[in-house]
Amino acid sequence: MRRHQAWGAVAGVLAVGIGVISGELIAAALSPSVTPVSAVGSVVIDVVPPGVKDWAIAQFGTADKVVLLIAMASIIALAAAGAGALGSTRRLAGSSIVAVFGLLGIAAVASRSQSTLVSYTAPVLALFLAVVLLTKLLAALRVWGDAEASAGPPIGPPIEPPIEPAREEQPVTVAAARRRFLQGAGGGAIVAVAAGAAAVQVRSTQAVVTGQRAAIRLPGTTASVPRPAGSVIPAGADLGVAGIEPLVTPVQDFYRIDTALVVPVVDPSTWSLRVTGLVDREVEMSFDELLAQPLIERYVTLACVSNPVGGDLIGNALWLGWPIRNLLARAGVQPGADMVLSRSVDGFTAGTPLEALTDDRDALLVVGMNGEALPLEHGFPVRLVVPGLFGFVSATKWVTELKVTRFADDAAYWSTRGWSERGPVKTSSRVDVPRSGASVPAGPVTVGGSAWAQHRGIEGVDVRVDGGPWQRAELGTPISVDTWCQYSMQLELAAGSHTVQCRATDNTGEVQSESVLAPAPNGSEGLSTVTFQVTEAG
Ligand SMILES: Nc1nc2c(c(=O)[nH]1)N[C@H]1C(S)=C(S)[C@@H](COP(=O)(O)O)O[C@H]1N2
Ligand SMILES: [Mo]
Repeated sequence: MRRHQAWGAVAGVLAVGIGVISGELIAAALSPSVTPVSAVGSVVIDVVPPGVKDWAIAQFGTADKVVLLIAMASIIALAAAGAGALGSTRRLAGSSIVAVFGLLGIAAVASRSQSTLVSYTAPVLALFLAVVLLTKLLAALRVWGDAEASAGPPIGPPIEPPIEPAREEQPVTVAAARRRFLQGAGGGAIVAVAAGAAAVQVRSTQAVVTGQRAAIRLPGTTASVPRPAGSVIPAGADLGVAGIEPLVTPVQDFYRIDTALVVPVVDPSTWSLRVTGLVDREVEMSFDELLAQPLIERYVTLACVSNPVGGDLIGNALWLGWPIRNLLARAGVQPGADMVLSRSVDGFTAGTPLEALTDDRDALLVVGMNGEALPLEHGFPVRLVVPGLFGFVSATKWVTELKVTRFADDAAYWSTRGWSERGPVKTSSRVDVPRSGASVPAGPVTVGGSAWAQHRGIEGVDVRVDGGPWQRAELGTPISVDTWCQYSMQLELAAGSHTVQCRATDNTGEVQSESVLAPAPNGSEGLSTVTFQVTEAG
């Protein structure tokens, strides 16, 4: 029995170890800024009293983080061993203890401000894996124990065999049962060591780059005072409607779309951007050289071509960067070129019309987002942002090459996969409040949302109720033609079900299309429509 408890402890350590390691690997791929272990570590750092923190730093210096990780690993291993030992005799005890620890990990991830929904994938899968492995190993252990027990001398008189003996399963021999368990445990140990080595490798590279990112001091802009339009939020831009999407999207809420299964981790000290193709001279620029250029800041609303009508694959941020036209001018674009194929470290490419990068719009080589260095997920260290174009033809993250070329000669990633070659953003708008399916009390009802037509600008937004006439809404002061603006309207509505729709008009006079189109190949069309209930007061 004793021996089986010891093996149970081994099973616990293996199952939980593989779970934790897999969690780190999954998070490294999907959400490197918040991994379960880093989240738990951060929580510990946050809750430890300052006195203890000072003591730890005095004791261990810069190794304090390593000491913290070793301490965490020891506590987790002890708890896992305990869970396995208990589980070897009490069926649900082991999984329950593991589940409690798993839930603490999930809670730690939830407590981090950088967490997105994707960040939960790792702790949830880690918990699932640990519980499944532990259950399997303990089941094998139990079979071994039972085999040993029944192999002992038979007690009592031999039982008369029934007339027609039920086909009984051949009882496993002790040797076979032991082999089954030890094979499972041995296999687990090999997986744990291999995955652990991979996790340490991946996470330490990530930690280096995350550290480099944290150490970056973004240069200020060379902006004059007062700051130029497009880099400040004018009075009246924010209509203050409750429940409406904020005018500037916080970094952690900014949608993320890319083809990268694993978030690329790019070392800024070795990063460089090359300009190649139809140029007078190839140009190469390092990250430090880029930071030394006169940088500007601009609010630009970035939208994904896959955004459905009323969807949220759109966000507005303050981007810090250097105009791409300056870099292209250094290289000297040759006649005949009409496209720039930007390439990412992971092979993704976007084909941007040359003129969108050289005209007076501020297409940027971006290094900063809302005042911080680009997050890894949004293209650290450098990405492109081009006002007026969908992301798939312009917003290359982790960019390393700009090839000046022709649409006739080169095709970008999505253009060879059923999406169009060009991707101007379509004039569009969305109802944010009331929410679909909401119940609102009778009295004045506020309808509000956002409208966008990047680089053309929004002239006005109309709202209609229950298919009635279009009425002009109040429009927030636009930050610039490159950003969305807010709109709102007060309505008096009778009790019952109502439907509101909105429709944007851009500064060229183009009105948002009412006919319904799917996102492929060049962006969705149709009207954002919300149905809600007005309830009788009192
Ligand atoms: N390297 C790379 N850059 C990319 C993509 C990609 O798949 N890989 N997707 C593009 C698409 S389709 C969009 S909509 C934007 C999204 O940028 P975000 O994730 O920062 O919101 O990035 C663009 N840049
Ligand atoms: Mo996109």
